[in-house]
Amino acid sequence: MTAINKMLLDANKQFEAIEEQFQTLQILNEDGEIVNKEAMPDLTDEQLKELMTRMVYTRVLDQRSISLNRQGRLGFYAPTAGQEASQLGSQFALEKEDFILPGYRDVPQMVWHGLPLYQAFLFSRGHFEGNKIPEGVNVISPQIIIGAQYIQATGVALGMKKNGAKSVAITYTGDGGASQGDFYEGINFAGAFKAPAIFIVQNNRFAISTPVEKQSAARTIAQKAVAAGIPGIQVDGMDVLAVYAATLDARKRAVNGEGPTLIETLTYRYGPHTMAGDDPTRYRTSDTDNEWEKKDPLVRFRKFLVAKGLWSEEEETAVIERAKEEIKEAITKADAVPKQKVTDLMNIMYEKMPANLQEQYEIYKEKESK
Ligand SMILES: Cc1ncc(C[n+]2csc(CCOP(=O)(O)OP(=O)(O)O)c2C)c(N)n1
Ligand SMILES: [Mg+2]
Repeated sequence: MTAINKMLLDANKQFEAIEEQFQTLQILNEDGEIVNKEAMPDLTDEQLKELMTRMVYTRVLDQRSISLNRQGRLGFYAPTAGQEASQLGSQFALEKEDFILPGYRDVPQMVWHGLPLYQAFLFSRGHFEGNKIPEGVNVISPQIIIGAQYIQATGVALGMKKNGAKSVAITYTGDGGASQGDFYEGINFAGAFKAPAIFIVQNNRFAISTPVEKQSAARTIAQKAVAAGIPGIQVDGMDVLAVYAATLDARKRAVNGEGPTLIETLTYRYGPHTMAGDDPTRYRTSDTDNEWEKKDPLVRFRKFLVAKGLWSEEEETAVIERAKEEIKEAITKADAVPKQKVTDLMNIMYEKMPANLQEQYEIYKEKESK
């Protein structure tokens, strides 16, 4: 028999109980000190340095992408600075066979999972060559429809489970994405079928100009996991060790057949929403910006590594120089790819073209030959 509830609902008590369970996981504080030894992941010195290398490299990639965009040499671009720990700490916990289903801001995870940089640039330009993902690189092209990738990730994860694969599908959305129907459908379905999925919500506090406070009455996004019957955790998204540890833990559970996990990372994007005309000064104060810059993931991790004697200014300069060089090579390679033509798009879309399109195809072919 089910237990009988003799009390009317005490809403405050219920909220208190929920809040207590969704405290923010932090391992490294803003001063670069370990504040949570129990949760400290087991990483070698080389791995710790690799994490820093990737964050520094990605910060440079962001700066260069913004400037290339301003020069008209890139197309669609969503800035990433501030979110490096959320993006790269989670990707670092993956294995090559795991599948990434990114949103438009998640190009760094794709690149570190194996997507050649020049293809990321071609994606930005809207060139289909940017979406021809090489065999063995388990990513799909970034989703523009907010939240849609959550349902797809559940499907990919379920496929892995049915094939007996010991791998996971990981997907990313934002605080705004966590209000979408697709978000709920994805986590609910994955929970019901114990799909090996990891759902990350990068809560950067804004969905374009809408602040997270207006996004939902839920105090945390992590707690939305409860309704889907799956575990959820909120982590300090500016702390690369906390994000890594939470993702690794979620991955372990998933490959053990224990199903999906929802991870909310508390983070911040320093730049505009995208490079298509958004002006964050219209909805954000410089006080808030400054407050978040103090939490910067690179600054705190640098402090931690320097204190351990694992990082120096010379090493950081070398990473920056390498990043600049490789970005230059990648953009040159992207420039060398022939411009896409309408007939190219039609060719890759159909095995056998319908007659009406065949007619248009001939017209375009004629135009393009001139
Ligand atoms: C279904 C859908 N609705 C609206 C949009 C327009 N749109 C693009 S980005 C965005 C905000 C998303 O914010 P969030 O999920 O917090 O991600 P962030 O950009 O902050 O990383 C909106 C509403 C869209 N792309 N798809
Ligand atoms: Mg957001």
